[in-house]
Amino acid sequence: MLKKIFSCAFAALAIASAVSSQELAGRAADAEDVVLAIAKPSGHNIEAMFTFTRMADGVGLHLSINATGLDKGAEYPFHIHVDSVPSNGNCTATGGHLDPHGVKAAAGESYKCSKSDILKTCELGDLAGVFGNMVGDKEGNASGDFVATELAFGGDNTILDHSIVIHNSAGDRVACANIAAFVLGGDNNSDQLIDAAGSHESSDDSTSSDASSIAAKVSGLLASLVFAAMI
Ligand SMILES: *[C@@H]1O[C@H](CO)[C@@H](O)[C@H](O)[C@H]1NC(C)=O
Ligand SMILES: *[C@@H]1O[C@H](CO)[C@@H](O)[C@H](O)[C@H]1NC(C)=O
Ligand SMILES: *[C@@H]1O[C@H](CO)[C@@H](O)[C@H](O)[C@H]1NC(C)=O
Ligand SMILES: *[C@@H]1O[C@H](CO)[C@@H](O)[C@H](O)[C@H]1NC(C)=O
Ligand SMILES: [Cu+2]
Repeated sequence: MLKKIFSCAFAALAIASAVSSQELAGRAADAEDVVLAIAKPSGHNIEAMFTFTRMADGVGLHLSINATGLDKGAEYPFHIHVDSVPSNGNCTATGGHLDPHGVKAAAGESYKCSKSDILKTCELGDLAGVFGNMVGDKEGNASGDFVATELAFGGDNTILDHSIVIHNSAGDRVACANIAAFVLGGDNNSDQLIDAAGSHESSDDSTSSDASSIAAKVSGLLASLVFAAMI
């Protein structure tokens, strides 16, 4: 019995050390490896940060938003758009709202996102429809924490490989950024997060350091992910 426990523990250790950061990055398409995702929309003096982490119960994602540079009292709708932001930063090139279940196509002109029936009435990417528009406070900031029960890292409802777009009240796309996924990695293979896209252009060093500091705050989550990577 004891022997069995020891050999199990040993095997688990061996597997854990065998999972290198390169392998984790290479497996980034496996949504279960993604620890968090960050988008930092900017444009028209706006600097915002959207951070998505898993809910502890495994259902949906927690979304934390902050923004500066907004007009005082002004409303800003925000969405997940289907396409990536090209390297020239053109927010208009991000296509329409993420809507994998065709809610908008079915509703047509009568589309109206209702919080009481999100799945049937809201495009998956219609975050403002579900949570309300961002509103600039007296210093031009906005922030919020939300539980997005329909969103996921992977599967039909994945937010990965899409973008965040912030509109002004006239509907113009004033700020945008790609959603960058982060997986466990680094030399210690436990307390660092690396851009799942590896060398891709999508995220910068400041996003990576944001990811690491957020990871430190959710270290319990990281511990459970290390365990998941071992089995
Ligand atoms: C937004 O939140 C992140 C993470 O907590 C923080 O690093 C950043 O400074 C904040 N930005 C603004 C504009 O408040
Ligand atoms: C931005 O993208 C839109 C849509 O693809 C395109 O029509 C427009 O010409 C682009 N603008 C620039 C400056 O690239
Ligand atoms: C608004 O954002 C700025 C820049 O991040 C920050 O210095 C300031 O403290 C914020 N104000 C409030 C009331 O949060
Ligand atoms: C590994 O972790 C130790 C202790 O937390 C830290 O001092 C060291 O800088 C880390 N090394 C790397 C490469 O992150
Ligand atoms: Cu939009």
